[in-house]
Order: sequence, then C-alpha cells, then structure tokens
Amino acid sequence: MSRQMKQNLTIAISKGRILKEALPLLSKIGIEPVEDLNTSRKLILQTNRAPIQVVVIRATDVPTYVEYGAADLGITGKDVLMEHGSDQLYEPLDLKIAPCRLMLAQIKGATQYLPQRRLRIATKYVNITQQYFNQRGEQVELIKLYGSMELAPLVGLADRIVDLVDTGNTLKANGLEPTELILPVTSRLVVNKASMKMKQAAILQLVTDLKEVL
Ligand code: PRT
Ligand code: MG
Repeated sequence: MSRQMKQNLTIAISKGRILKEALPLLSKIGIEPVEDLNTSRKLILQTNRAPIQVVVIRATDVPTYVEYGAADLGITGKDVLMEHGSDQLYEPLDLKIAPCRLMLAQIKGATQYLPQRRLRIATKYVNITQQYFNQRGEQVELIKLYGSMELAPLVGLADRIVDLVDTGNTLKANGLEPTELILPVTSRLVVNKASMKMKQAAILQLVTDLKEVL
C-alpha cells in the first residue's frame, strides 16, 4: 500500500440537515460510519475506510476546524462560508445538498411604511448583510441574533430580517414575505490548503469520486 493511501483524512460535517444529506453521498462513494449516528453520542466517527474519520460539529464551526487543519475537509453551507469569510480554504465542489436561499424579508406589505430612520435589520448573517447593503450604497442598522429571526419584526425589534428560506412556510406562518434574494445557498466541500498539498492524492480521489455521484 502506498504511503498516501494510509494517510488519515478527517472530514468535518455540519450536524443536522446537512449531515443527513451528506451521509448518503459518502455512502455512494463507499464511505460509511461504522456506528449508528442516530444512537451514537461520539463526536469522532470511524468509517469503514480506516484512514477516514468524520467529526460532526455545528455548521458555523466547520470553517474554523478546516482553516486550522483540525479537519482536512469540511462540508457546510455557502451561507456559513460567506459569513465566516473563508478565503483560507479551497472550495473544490458544490455538493448541491441542503439548498435554500438567503433572503431579505419583511412583514407582508411593510414597504408601504418606511420608517423615518435607518432600516433596522435583524439577522444571524451580519457580514453578508452589511456587504449587501454597502454594495447598494444604503446605510442600515444591523441587529445580530442567534435564532428565530422571524420573531424580530413581529415584536418591533427590527423592520426587516435576513434569513434562510426553503419552502417559505416559516415566513408565511408568521405573516412575513421574502422580498429580495441575497444569496442562493447549497452545501460545499472545503479543503484545508496545507492538507491539499500533503494529502493531495487521497483528497483528489475523494473529490473525483464525489463528482461522479453528484
Ligand atoms: O441548530 P443549530 O443552530 O446548530 O444550526 P441550524 O439549525 O442552523 O442547523 P441546520 O441543521 O438547520 O443546518 C443549517 C444549514 O442548513 C444552513 O447553514 C444552510 O446551509 C442549510 N439549510 C438549508 C437551511 C435550510 N435549508 C432552512 N430551511 N438552514 C435553515 N433553514 C431554516 C430556515 O431559516 C427556516 O427557519 O429552516 C426553516 C424552515 O424553512 P422553510 O422556508 O422551509 O419554512
Ligand atoms: Mg437547528
């Protein structure tokens, strides 16, 4: 066996819906966790392909693990990567899983009632939102939230929100409507730059295999 084939490869995967959609992809290229993810509480999962292991972490932590080389590869949403600012990472593959849209949204019909001050926008995505309004030359006030953005306009915390939308049901159920598309989102494979050099053969093989099953 060549040296490269024996090299460890750690893949950090965003838990939740991305993990659910990523596992079938890995399975298609012959990589399966040896433990049942639904019952296991382990954070490091060995796979049937001995040198490959999977760590399951929060979406927003994936770029950090991969940047520092604690994981060689990562799978997370384009929203998370853009917000983090991941120019330290290679992004060789759009896995096309967990698709959604990052959108500006408001209370239905709210455009008719523009406030006499800067628009207040609540979001988890303050960097992306700031860039978006900078590009349009508009000054806004950003309010950073960590969840349930839909609530903010309903209780007068913000005039608008920037949030992920899939079916649109969550917005609709709260009397909100999406108005502008900010970023189309899918999950991406990212690679640590040093790993790409040191473990090139193994990583390129994985990328090629994944491309074939997409
Ligand atoms: O729970 P935790 O804070 O750890 O993270 P999380 O809940 O954000 O994780 P999770 O499992 O939801 O995964 C987040 C990632 O999945 C995002 O970074 C996106 O890349 C991707 N993704 C794809 C989505 C959605 N689709 C999505 N619909 N993430 C969140 N949503 C939310 C949306 O904001 C809305 O509140 O799901 C809700 C339902 O959407 P509708 O429009 O179908 O009603
Ligand atoms: Mg969640």
